[in-house]
Amino acid sequence: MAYLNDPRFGFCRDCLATQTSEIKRCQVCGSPRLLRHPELYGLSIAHVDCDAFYASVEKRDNPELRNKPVIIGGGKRGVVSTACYVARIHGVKSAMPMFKALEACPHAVVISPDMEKYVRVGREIRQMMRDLTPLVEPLSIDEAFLDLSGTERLHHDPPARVMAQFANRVEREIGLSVSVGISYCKFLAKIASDFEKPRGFSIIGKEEAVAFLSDKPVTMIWGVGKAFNATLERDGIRTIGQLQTMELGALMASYGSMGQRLYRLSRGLDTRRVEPEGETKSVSAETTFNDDIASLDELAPILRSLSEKVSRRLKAADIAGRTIVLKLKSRDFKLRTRNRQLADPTQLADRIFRTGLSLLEKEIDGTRFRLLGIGVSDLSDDNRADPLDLVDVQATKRAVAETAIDKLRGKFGNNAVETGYTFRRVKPRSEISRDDTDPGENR
Ligand code: DCP
Ligand code: MG
Repeated sequence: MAYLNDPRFGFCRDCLATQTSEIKRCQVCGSPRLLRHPELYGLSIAHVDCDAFYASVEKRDNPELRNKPVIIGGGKRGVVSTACYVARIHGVKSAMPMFKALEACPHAVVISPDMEKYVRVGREIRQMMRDLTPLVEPLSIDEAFLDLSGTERLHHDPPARVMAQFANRVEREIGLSVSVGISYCKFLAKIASDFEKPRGFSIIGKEEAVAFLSDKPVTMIWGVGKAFNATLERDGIRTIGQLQTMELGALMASYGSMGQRLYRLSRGLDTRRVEPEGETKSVSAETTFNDDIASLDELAPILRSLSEKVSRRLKAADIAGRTIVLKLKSRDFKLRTRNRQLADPTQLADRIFRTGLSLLEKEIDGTRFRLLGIGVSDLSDDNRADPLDLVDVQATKRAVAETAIDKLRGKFGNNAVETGYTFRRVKPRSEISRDDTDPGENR
């Protein structure tokens, strides 16, 4: 049947039926959500972004909220994390102070965020993406790029149809709606997913890219934030179309490497690849204090418990690291990081702690710190880790002791054995803790 892959006719996003003519509603199910585009079957980079993510999860879990304006936020920051589309009609936006949001929409239901739940749902959706292609690059909790090139043989369907089915599956199985953008590059796929929100599905082809971009504001270009936009505005540049008329040399002379990006992206030239989630590059733990701390006596026990946390996670993942990284943030938010490379990779809390402590000692100069962190990078699998130290007999003894402690903790829980250092930590402060498994530099 010749019309099957004829992009003029397209298909229905609801029942996937191929259309045989250019009518407005699906010939099979009557849905108006038809997709047509001259390049419909030739584009394979997709960007997916969930609609009003946190708010939609809460509405899903409490149907009474369905038609009510819902705002997620509050807590210490006192700002809106997100608002559902009903609340947005009243002018509520992300990052708005909560009191302003409630002025705009006094009847809104305010819910404080349940991050654990959102992370869980985000992972479920990501897993569904990985069912389609291994080339999934998450950008945040609710959005990711997918590269579906070459998957047509596997799915027996071109990427646009695969993505329409994906959006339907997320609605059916997770109970949330997403918006999808499809193009030939990341830059335009991301713009497309934002185009028709919520429940959107937009396509930007190669042929139309330059014309499509020409009347758009420069802030649509990845990397043009508030400050850079002000610079461009000062130079009289507001639209991407203006950049399209400028030479590469002139843009680079004015804006350095950013000039090259402006030149390329304004013309729809973007060869960045979809990079699947990288291997873990480091494992770390850090904590922010309520009251700043200057003394080693107070910092050391905290460092010890952070080291134990990192060590537990390394052991659980069967990995070890060779570089120990200490992180400190002073009262005035100045960041200090200090590294030391070990002779062999380690996963032992004792080695991480002692190395961190020797780095920390050098930083004690009266400065009051608001944050302390310790991490391990340069990771490898654990079979080369922590060889017995023939020179330092004490280190070997401590390693053997730590293995024994691990066994006890495995049996009786993490608090079964206190080391001298954690034991000394008499007055637990109220702290904000953060664990990081850094997926690499690209994110
Ligand atoms: N988020 C936040 N603070 C912000 C922006 C976002 O806490 N300033 C959180 C809440 C959002 C989630 O991240 O639900 C995803 O961010 P998005 O920018 O994708 O916003 P939404 O998914 O909420 O809405 P949209 O439909 O516009 O994508
Ligand atoms: Mg979103």
